Amino acid sequence: MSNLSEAQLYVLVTGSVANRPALEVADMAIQGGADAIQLREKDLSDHEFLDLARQMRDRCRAAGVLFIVNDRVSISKLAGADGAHVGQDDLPATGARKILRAGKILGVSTHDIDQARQAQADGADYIGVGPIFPTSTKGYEEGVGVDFIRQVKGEITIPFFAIGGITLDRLDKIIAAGCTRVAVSSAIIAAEDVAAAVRQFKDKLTAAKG
Ligand code: TZP
Ligand code: MG
Repeated sequence: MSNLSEAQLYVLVTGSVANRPALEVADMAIQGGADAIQLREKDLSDHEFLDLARQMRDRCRAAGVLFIVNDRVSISKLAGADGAHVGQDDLPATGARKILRAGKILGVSTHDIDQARQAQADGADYIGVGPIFPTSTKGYEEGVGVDFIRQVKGEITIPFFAIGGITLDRLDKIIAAGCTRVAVSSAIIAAEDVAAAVRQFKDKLTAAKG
């Protein structure tokens, strides 16, 4: 059973990035050994999103994989997900926390050390740290660089996942900066063999953790 403190590979699932149905991608990511899956769909209606979230929750639950809903905190609750993830332009973390049931996981995206400090102070269970590298998945033409990881590692005590443009090749730079938890979308979900891509990331991360 995966839990947040042990999670190293967090896969963000978006059907349009994958060129496959989101549920199929989630199944493949689970098969490959993902520790956590986030449903990140920007263009679905709430109704469609809820329906998809429930199906993905069932698959993740059966496999012991954490299931987190991006942006839509109330849908996370309705779908019985393990938690929700909010960005800087979404509900504030303190508000999201009030909506979620006790014990659920709250994640917050952070782009600089002040945001990371604030998210921790607001009670986030984990933070996303990035975009470390440029990524078209979210339209970032520049990354903030691996020094952000070093800053966070130096003072933030909750788990953090490096995110943004992380590929298998770039993973070495993340690990060298002292981080063995990553959140990845395109490099995994757009791969021909999603499960194999997950395995390759997991192998590197588990070896680095020791
Ligand atoms: N937040 C910061 S970068 C990013 C998000 C959601 C996109 C991650 O996707 P990819 O394809 O791994 O760069
Ligand atoms: Mg968001």
